[in-house]
Amino acid sequence: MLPAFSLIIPAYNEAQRIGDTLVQTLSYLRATSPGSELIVVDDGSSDGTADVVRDAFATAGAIKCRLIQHSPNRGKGAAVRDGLRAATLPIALFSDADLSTPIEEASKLVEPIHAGQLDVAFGSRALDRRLIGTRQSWGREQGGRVFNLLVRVSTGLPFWDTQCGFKAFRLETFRPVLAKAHSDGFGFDVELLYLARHAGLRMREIPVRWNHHEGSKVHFVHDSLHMLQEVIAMRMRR
Ligand SMILES: Nc1nc2c(ncn2[C@@H]2O[C@H](COP(=O)(O)OP(=O)(O)O)[C@@H](O)[C@H]2O)c(=O)[nH]1
Ligand SMILES: [Mg+2]
Repeated sequence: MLPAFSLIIPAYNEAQRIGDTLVQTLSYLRATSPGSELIVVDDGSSDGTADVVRDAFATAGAIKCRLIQHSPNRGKGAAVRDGLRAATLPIALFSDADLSTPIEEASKLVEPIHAGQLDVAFGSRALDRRLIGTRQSWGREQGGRVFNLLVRVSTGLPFWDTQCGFKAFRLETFRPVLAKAHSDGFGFDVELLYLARHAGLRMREIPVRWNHHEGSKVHFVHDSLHMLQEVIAMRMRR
């Protein structure tokens, strides 16, 4: 059994994938962590994502569910932060809607926080490549490497993968960090980690299983540049 936690799923035009994701997720939570809650943040989707989410929630059983809706689209960072703010349990984990990291990996992040060892536990695809099943295209992998290298150099963060969509937080210590964050787009992961580190929180990058799924909402060039812009803007604010 796993301690109860708040699971947050940001969703932007995920009508195709999120139905299965919620069925799997809810059945996992009922079986291993029944006091948990599920929060989906629909970020101004135009494809009926909210309807699919409501249908899935109808099968939730004892798991408390909540749908937050942004309109119009504000970006993954804004969506994840709103979900984290709405969480009512002591530990919150956010996961991408495509379950690239299988939800069963939640225990790797939630347990060390629950045990009092960490404040921030986040998934990494860089530490143990044996855990990576289906890989991204060569171009995207190299792009990710370059981005992470730039992040290390520009922020001094000693991590190898800041972008994995699977991160967990002890909210008691993390809430003040959340209140200081600004990045609404895909640079938000870097900002949260950076602020957490400067707040002296105990953090660890933890290797998780991961599989590339088709249907990415991230535009490689456009979103990578915007991500870098956000990281630079964050450095300027400091
Ligand atoms: N809130 C929000 N979420 C987004 C946006 N774009 C993507 N996402 C979500 O962010 C997560 C990761 O997106 P995905 O397309 O799987 O990206 P990739 O696999 O990293 O290329 C998914 O849960 C998406 O629904 C956006 O503009 N706003
Ligand atoms: Mg994905």
